[in-house]
Amino acid sequence: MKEQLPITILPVPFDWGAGRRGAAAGPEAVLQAGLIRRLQKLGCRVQLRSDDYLPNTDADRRTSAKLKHWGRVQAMNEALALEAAAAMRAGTFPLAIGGDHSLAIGTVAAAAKARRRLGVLWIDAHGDLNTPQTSPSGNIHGMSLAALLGLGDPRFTGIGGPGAKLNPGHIALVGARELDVGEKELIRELGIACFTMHDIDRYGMARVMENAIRVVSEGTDGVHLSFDIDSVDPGEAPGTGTPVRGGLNYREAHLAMEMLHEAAIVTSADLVEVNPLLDNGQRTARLAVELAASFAGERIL
Ligand code: B3U
Ligand code: MN
Ligand code: MN
Repeated sequence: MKEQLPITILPVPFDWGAGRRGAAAGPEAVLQAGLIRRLQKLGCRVQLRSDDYLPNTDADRRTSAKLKHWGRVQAMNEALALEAAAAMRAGTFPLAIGGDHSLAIGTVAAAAKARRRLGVLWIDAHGDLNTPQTSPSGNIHGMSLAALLGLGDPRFTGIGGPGAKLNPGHIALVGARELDVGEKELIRELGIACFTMHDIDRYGMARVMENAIRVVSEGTDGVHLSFDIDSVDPGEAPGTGTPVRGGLNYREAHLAMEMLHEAAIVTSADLVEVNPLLDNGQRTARLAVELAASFAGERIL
């Protein structure tokens, strides 16, 4: 974290952006695994926002094949963007706990308003760079980063105001191992820094994170961390909707969080895609808490 600001936890019990249900129970599971006490032990001031800022979208059936459940996803993000903006205005660090990764459309849009030139570090097995045209699934959680770049449907590129919220040169992806054709093209076309699992194998997590930190911090005035738990290997993090083999190991994930703490650049964050329905007991929820603690400054010695 950039400064030791009080943390506002924004629970986002929402999973209509994903292809399978269950991530809506993520916030409860992560809180149950002791997130708040662990952060308080490190000296953080923590406030838990209730989730009553979210609209009830039960009756919203607006959907289409290329943008599944778009009505609900849009309504959630509009509300979350306002709530994240309020947390920042109050001088706190917003930490959104998901929920599926579509929620980053709202949190990053809010962060980009507060910080003129926002860097984004996207730690994920996936690129989340699809548009409704390139998406193989129609699931909006696979489109969030593209929407923030102003690509895709105006219902989502328009959250928090029209147009691109980010400069592609200020984005770094870490942990990618499953990219769709259109996503690969976009990464090349826009010159987005993408540190894949191949790079991590080859150069090591420390070197990859040094480079990623440089990309998101140079020429920016704030950094948003969007951490998808499916970046971690399914052996450590089975409780997630789209597991992909060959992910970050336990120590690599912690090292990334420890290096981010040391770099003191991050000004807002998401922790998403914990799905307790698919978990092995509390394994993944507990891992999420541990990683949040490393990010907040917990050290071995
Ligand atoms: N790229 C695929 C799969 C996917 C993306 N994000 C997640 N899964 N979690 C898609 O559907 O866009
Ligand atoms: Mn994701
Ligand atoms: Mn993912």
